[in-house]
Amino acid sequence: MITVHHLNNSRSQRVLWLLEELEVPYEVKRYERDPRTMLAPASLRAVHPLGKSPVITDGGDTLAESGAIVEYLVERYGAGRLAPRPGSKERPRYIYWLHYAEGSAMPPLVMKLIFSRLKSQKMPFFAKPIARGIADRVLTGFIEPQIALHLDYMESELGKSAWFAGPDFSAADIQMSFPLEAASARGGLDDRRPNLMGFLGRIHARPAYQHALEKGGRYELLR
Ligand SMILES: N[C@@H](CCC(=O)N[C@@H](CS)C(=O)NCC(=O)O)C(=O)O
Repeated sequence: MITVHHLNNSRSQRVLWLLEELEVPYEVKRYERDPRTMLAPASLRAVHPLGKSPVITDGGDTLAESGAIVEYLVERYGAGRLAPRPGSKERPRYIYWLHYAEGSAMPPLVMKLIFSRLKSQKMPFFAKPIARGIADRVLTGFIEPQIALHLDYMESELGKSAWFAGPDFSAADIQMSFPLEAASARGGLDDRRPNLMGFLGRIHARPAYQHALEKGGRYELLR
């Protein structure tokens, strides 16, 4: 039996969704973020040394890193579903988006979260304007333009085909859902980018997505 070690409001929601799409039985072990630090509880380190989510266990094996988990589950349980055939025209795009999600799209979104939070951190009163000034400069000078660059790129790519890897929905779309949901929560993604908003609307309407929400509990991405 597969166990998904699931942290609330996190990337592991995608793993639940993938398993629902594949109709593979699994159990969910839930972990709650510390409300102040937003970090995962120490108990997750007993499953994997980094203590990050998602992590799955399957039989005797433990696997972390969402892209690796998605690839593993599709290969082991997909039976040809949710991935273009190896050697097909769509396959390189599938692999690209599977890796792009965490490798390129997420870093500026994570940086935005960190620098925005820095502004409201407790610190000596004299340090506050300095910290705010630095955070604002990094946000407006680097992070926000980087997010916009990526959003424009994804918007134009989704103008070429209905889904990221081509005409068919694939696990790459599941992996790409998190950066786009994070961008809609805190990265300025809105109706000015209709292809991306349309993508979010279509994935949210999928029954498997809805079932995964019921399994995972509260899912409200950090702002
Ligand atoms: N690139 C990793 C990132 C894992 C990650 O940072 N997970 C976050 C949840 S979205 C986490 O566990 N945060 C809590 C913590 O760092 O303690 C993946 O895709 O699995």
